Amino acid sequence: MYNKFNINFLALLLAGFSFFVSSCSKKNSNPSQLTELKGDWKFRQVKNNEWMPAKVPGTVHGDLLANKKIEDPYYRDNEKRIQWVEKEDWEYKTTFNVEGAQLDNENVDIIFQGLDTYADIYLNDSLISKTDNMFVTYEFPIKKFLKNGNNDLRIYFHSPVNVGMEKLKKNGYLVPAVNEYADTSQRTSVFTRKAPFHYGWDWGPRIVTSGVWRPIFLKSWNTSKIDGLFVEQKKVDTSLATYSAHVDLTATKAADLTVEVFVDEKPAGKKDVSVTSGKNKVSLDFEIKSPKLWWSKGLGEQPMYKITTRLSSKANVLDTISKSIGVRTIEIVRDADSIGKSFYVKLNGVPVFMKGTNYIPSDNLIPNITPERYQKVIKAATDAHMNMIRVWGGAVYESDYFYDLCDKNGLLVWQDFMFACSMVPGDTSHLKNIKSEFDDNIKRIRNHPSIALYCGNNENMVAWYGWGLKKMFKLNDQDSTEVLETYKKVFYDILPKSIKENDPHAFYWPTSPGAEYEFDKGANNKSGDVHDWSIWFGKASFKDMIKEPKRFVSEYGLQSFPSMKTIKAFSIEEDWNYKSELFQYKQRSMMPWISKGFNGNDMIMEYVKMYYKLPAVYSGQDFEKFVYLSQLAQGEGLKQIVEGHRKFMPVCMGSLYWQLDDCWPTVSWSTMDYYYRWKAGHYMIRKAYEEIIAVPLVENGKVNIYVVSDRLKDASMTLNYRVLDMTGKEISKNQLPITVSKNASKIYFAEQEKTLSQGRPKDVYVEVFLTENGKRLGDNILYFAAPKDLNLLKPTIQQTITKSDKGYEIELSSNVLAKNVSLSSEGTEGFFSNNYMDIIPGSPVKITYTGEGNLSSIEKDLKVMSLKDTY
Ligand code: BMA
Repeated sequence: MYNKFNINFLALLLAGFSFFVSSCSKKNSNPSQLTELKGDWKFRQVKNNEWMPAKVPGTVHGDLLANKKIEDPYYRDNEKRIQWVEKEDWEYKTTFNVEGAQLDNENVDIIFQGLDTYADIYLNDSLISKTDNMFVTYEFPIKKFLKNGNNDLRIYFHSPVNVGMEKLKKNGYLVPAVNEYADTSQRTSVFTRKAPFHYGWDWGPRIVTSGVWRPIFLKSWNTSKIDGLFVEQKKVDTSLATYSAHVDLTATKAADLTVEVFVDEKPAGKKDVSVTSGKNKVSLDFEIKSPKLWWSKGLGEQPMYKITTRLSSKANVLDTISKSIGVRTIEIVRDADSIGKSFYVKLNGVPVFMKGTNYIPSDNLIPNITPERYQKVIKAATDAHMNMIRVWGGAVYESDYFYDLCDKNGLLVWQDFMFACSMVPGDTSHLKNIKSEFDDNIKRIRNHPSIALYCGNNENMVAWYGWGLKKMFKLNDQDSTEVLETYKKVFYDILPKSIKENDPHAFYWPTSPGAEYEFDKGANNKSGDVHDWSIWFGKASFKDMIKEPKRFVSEYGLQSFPSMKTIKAFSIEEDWNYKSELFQYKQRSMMPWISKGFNGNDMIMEYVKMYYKLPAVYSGQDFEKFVYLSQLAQGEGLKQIVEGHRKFMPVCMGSLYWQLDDCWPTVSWSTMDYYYRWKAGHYMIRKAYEEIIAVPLVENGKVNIYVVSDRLKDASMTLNYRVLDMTGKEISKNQLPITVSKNASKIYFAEQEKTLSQGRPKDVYVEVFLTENGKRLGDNILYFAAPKDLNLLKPTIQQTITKSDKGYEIELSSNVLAKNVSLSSEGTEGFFSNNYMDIIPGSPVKITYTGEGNLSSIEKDLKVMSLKDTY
């Protein structure tokens, strides 16, 4: 059987041979070799003897789908029919070849980067180990189990739900898990260290899968190996950055060895050490002269330095490891002030407003997320000028590749640990298990410059104190005391200790939202971070959201429907009504406190009605109008809230909306759907996150024009505004030279509302923009009335399409104000550089289309509509 291990093994053999020729060394002198174990895999349902082809890394559900044993769980309500899978045991097997010389190595280890979850691992029918944590990398010595020739690897996955149920029974009381999609008495997710969202969430399906979800490697080594490297930054200034490289080693016997450190392949330090048999730690100092600083997106470059440590004996190189670092200082500043206590990021000494989002894995079946798909996620964030992404605690510690992309693109990471809206069982073995999960993951990600802070959990404390968990999960006083004690143990002892040991300078925040470090100090608007769900769950208006400043808003959001193209991919025409059986089924955000059965679809309708006129019909083909309005309501809301957060800087210093992406095609808070298609919200967020924005707001009878700048230098600009009517007639205009203050928000112009609105708030609007050296920026429009109340005229939109080097240029112009002009192409897949914008008469808009199709197909396929078309 073909196996990549063989090929690499040949290379290893040749390397060993040449070494033999040059230095006359004997066996056991080869440098360590790391090889991915790739090969042909088979899997079966344990109670059934049918072995079928499988993909590793992969999932049981992915393999069942590929073998046509289940239907696509994302299509219509197929999810219902695959629930049996979680209650079964599954087995995977492969055969790999090892040849004689390979066995001459003193040690061969097998490394599992991700096993999901309860796995018994057999090599040649001997049990090597059992695992119980999806998040941990497991490494086992296997030399004694290996034989010359074919070796059989078999992995038995126990049903996570059955094992979880046994643990629940043993625990004796329910441990709260708010979002798990199962009866409260059956919720087992908290007992298993596995992605919580696999068990269902308020935007995702329940697909409790199993499998080898990350790659497997074989490592052969002799005498000693490097287990890990921590590049500890000591001091940074413009002339020098000083570091200690902390190297973890394992040795099979006492030996005199040398550890060297290289910066971008150049020698930077060397140390002779005597290691003892077993685990060793070696530290050596090094420096980087005139370091180039790493900056978050928008503020500068992201230079990276490759730090390599090499371990050698007198005669041979034994092992090497490399990590890429960025030189930067980062703090989360918590200063007491007249309001409360700040919560902001200081990067390289500069306070930086965090513009970002909350991220979930962009596929429920995580191994399906290819590098290209990861790139799309990160690009969507950075194209929208974001500088922070929150790896939210209900999913997984992300892949190395994800953090590499964040490093390269200047995207700071708010890193949650994987606990969300739930509590933690307190038995010793569970706590031991999560301790090793903490150590393992912190070690894996700590060298990334993008990691800005660690956060213990998502909403566990607010759930405990605010959502009535004790009653919901029928806990008596004793049980609930135990639950709270366990919480304290995990988030105030085990986790902070692990961070201290493994990444001592990192900032730790026990829970989000939180006002203070202490567990019993609930979140508030004056200190720390908040999840501002007065929008959506609290039905607040966009204006209500920005009445008073908060310090750092790490969640808020609104749902919308994905585009028709996406809807068509998972439904049929009879489903196209917001109240259809399918959309009721797909919708997981339930709000029984509003009324019985009230859900997210109803809430979307509430927001649409708050701001827009309802189309006469919104089912079947007309459903498209409702979908469009749902996206406008979401996008307009997000834009206004972001502008509000930014205008409050420096009191407010962060805005992370919920949520960037989807894990299946659905109705949710995402601004980009499962197929990475941008909703209106993503375009509007991009506008609101621009480096410099002009924000015209009606406040206390006055129009205040704020300019918010993230630039680190003051800038001379002209502030322009024009008052226009629906036909585009200019009623008044003004130009003011201003100096836009660096890294600040200020009012640069104020005027009575009545004066600007001409007493005709439904007929006029104010166009605002800045000019800098002839370049236009910060475009915005102030309307004095909600879209539903505007006296919009029916526009005639002219379009011309021409081929350009980038794709196709589409120029749109309108005879009257055309509000929220949307472009879509049903038959071709492509991207419009701008969308859902307002077109003012006399100001044509140029859009680039990139994607499938040619001039004639695009001309035929392009659909342009505006708000006035919905009623
Ligand atoms: C937040 C998140 C998620 C949830 C989202 C929408 O609180 O932390 O748990 O999916 O709200 O309800």
